[in-house]
Amino acid sequence: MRRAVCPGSFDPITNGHLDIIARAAKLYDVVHVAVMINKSKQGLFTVEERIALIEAVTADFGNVVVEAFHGLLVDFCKQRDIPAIVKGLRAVSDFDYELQMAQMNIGLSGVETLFVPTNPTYSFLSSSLVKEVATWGGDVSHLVPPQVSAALAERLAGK
Ligand code: COD
Repeated sequence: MRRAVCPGSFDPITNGHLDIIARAAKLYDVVHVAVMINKSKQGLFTVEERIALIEAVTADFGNVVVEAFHGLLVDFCKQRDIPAIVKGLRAVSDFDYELQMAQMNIGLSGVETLFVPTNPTYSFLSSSLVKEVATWGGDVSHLVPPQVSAALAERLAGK
């Protein structure tokens, strides 16, 4: 069974994340989507809400498992026998930090990181930008799946 992990905060999942997960799901038998629990940072959505949204938008793939994690990503990988981390690269600005993490992770545990170039349609896209635009009433329906668009509208109503 070939396994990979797509890690992130996913607060909330965007079409950019979904594109990377969909492409990983074509290459691997099972893709684990690992949602980081960050106790020091309050998200717009709880980890449980993020997981429910990711499960809803990846249900059709048939080989995606969504889980929360805290601590080191390489420990998550070791516990599940996952040899590869799949990450999307948006721009040169992503590269420096991603390279550091990839080198640290392989040094810690031998887990490889594979970079997938972002779909150019989504190269500017991040959860933070989506939240900012949605907070001020901008249309994000082309940037996130419909379930996420609805959840954003509900969460931000009256704010
Ligand atoms: N196009 C393509 N890919 C995208 C896009 C886009 N538009 N947007 C996001 N992505 C991909 C990127 O690969 C990104 O890394 C990933 O999705 C997740 O993005 P976010 O913003 O949801 O999540 P981050 O950046 O907050 O997540 C950081 C991690 C949780 C992956 C990282 O902090 C981590 O691995 N933490 C665990 C602790 C650990 O092991 N630390 C040591 C690391 S050496």
